[in-house]
Amino acid sequence: QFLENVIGHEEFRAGTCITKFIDNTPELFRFTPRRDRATKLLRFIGEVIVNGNPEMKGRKIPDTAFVAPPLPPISLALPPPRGMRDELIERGPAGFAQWMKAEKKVLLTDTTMRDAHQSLFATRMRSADMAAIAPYYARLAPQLFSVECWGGATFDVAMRFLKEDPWERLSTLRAAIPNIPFQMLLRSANAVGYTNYADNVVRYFVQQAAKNGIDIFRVFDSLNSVDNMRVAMDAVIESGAVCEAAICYTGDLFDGARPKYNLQYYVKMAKALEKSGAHILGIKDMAGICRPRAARELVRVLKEETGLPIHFHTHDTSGISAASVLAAIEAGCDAVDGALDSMSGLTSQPNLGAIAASLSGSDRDPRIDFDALQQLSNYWEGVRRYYAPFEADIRSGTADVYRHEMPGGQYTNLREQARSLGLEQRWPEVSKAYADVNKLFGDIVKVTPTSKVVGDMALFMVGNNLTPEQVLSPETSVDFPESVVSLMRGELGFPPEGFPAQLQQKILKGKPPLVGRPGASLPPVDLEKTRNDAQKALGEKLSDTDLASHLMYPKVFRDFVEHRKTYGELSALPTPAFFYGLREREEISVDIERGKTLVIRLQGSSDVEEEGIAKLFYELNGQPRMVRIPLAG
Ligand code: 3PY
Ligand code: ZN
Repeated sequence: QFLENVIGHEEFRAGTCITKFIDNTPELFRFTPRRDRATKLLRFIGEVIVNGNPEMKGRKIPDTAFVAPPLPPISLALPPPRGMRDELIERGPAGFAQWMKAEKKVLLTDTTMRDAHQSLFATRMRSADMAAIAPYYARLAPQLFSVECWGGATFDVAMRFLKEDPWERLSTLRAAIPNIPFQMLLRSANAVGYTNYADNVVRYFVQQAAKNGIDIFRVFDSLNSVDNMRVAMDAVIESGAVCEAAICYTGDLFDGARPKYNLQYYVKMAKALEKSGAHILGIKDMAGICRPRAARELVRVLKEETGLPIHFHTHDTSGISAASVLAAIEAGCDAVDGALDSMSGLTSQPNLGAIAASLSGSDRDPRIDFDALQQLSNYWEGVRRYYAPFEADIRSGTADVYRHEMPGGQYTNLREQARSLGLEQRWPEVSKAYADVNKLFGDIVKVTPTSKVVGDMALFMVGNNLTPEQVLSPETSVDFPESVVSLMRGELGFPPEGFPAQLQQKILKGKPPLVGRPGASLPPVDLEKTRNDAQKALGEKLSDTDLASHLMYPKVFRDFVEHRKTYGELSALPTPAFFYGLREREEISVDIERGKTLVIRLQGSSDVEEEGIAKLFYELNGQPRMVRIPLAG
């Protein structure tokens, strides 16, 4: 197989074979049993055809064939031009932040590969769809401030539902886009999970993410606790990456009846973040409730009160968030987030192309290639069709968001959870209960993971027909969800003024809450012992990034590894085949590794045999192959 690998290698075939060839191409020594990989893949596709992808359970499978999304009509022959990442590498994080402030044009982040699909179709976008467009980003949009492509819920969902390694995604994208900074969302002490991790685990995770290609970390805390952000921020700074420390925007700056989240609140937090070493100040309007007037005032004052450049992030759930973005820009905001046109709007970010176009010719003109953005958007438009079954059934913006304040990334997920509990028809009650729970909890910041707890409680109340009065009353016994007990115990930290004492006591049933920052009382994890134990349990070697995955989600990681043992690496499989299988006579090609492509064609299937086995007839690279798939019980 070595010889086969060499002869098949594109560098060898291109005749650029030089003495370093062997040293530079360690993959030649990977003697993967190819037939085995192909068989695993055929089995996976067969399972999907016969029994369905478990992910599709209860969802409507699209009944039309898909057309391949259009790739931009440009050549990839030349290397990518100089881009924003070169600027960052040359200046270093602090110099880059200074440069941002001095720059007149507004800088743009494209969130399509992270927040947009997290918010529009439950984070289901697969790596294959990102990898195909990635080299075009490098050539068409090098002026982007950053591409947000990692972190938040994507880490968990990649392994749990898409059966992909999130680190592979990162390295594939990094290799294809060397010239645009990569940005990730980091939930401070919760890293990319839903619970506080030991400090050394947070540090380890950040180191791995930085080492594997993240340039800018947007760090936030789900209760806006700066104390809880420090470990992650320090780790980012030590790793040499850019630390964008974000304030989560909540409430209404100008609502005198709800003065908790007023200007002083934000200024105080911003100053604390600046003191803690932030390079950039993020305003994270995760629900999309920062009204234009508030955005303008917030940016103006925070720019005055701190020396930091500001990056504004919002969601379009209301339908008018672009007005807030433009107001922030008018007030001097240095960078803003948007999603490419076809992936924008509703619970996603506002439209990046439209923002860019509307500023064209102004003194904040982002000077970005408008046609290029359009071409990228055309591709995403096609990709988005693949994921139709995961889209929430919403057609318009809704002012209701100002009442419930649900983060855009949560909205579709919570609707989905409500659906799975049979509460879909009672969605207006769920959204009202969400607002009620927020009041019961003392008007808190709601963003992952606190938003998940509020959502759990809202579903619990609707499902059990509980009123806020009953929840509070000592007379009504309530079996609170585990996540609510953990929140009240302080496992995610505490809001500055604590939780309402009466409810907290009822929930904790007299047990005392934790004291101080949760990370301070979590013992450090012995990383090498953890690695060894996991290796034994999984029967596989764990790389550094595997270890990071295991530390975040031990069970999800184990299930993912088991799945990979059975079905192999699936990230290169085209999305329609992954979710919906193949139709008769449909043909796909899958690049299983550099220079190795499997051409798979489904010829037909037999009727189910007596023992409940279906037979599928494929052609694999022109050779007939038959696979037997047992029918799921
Ligand atoms: C996440 O934490 O995943 C978010 O997107 C929060 O807004
Ligand atoms: Zn967001």
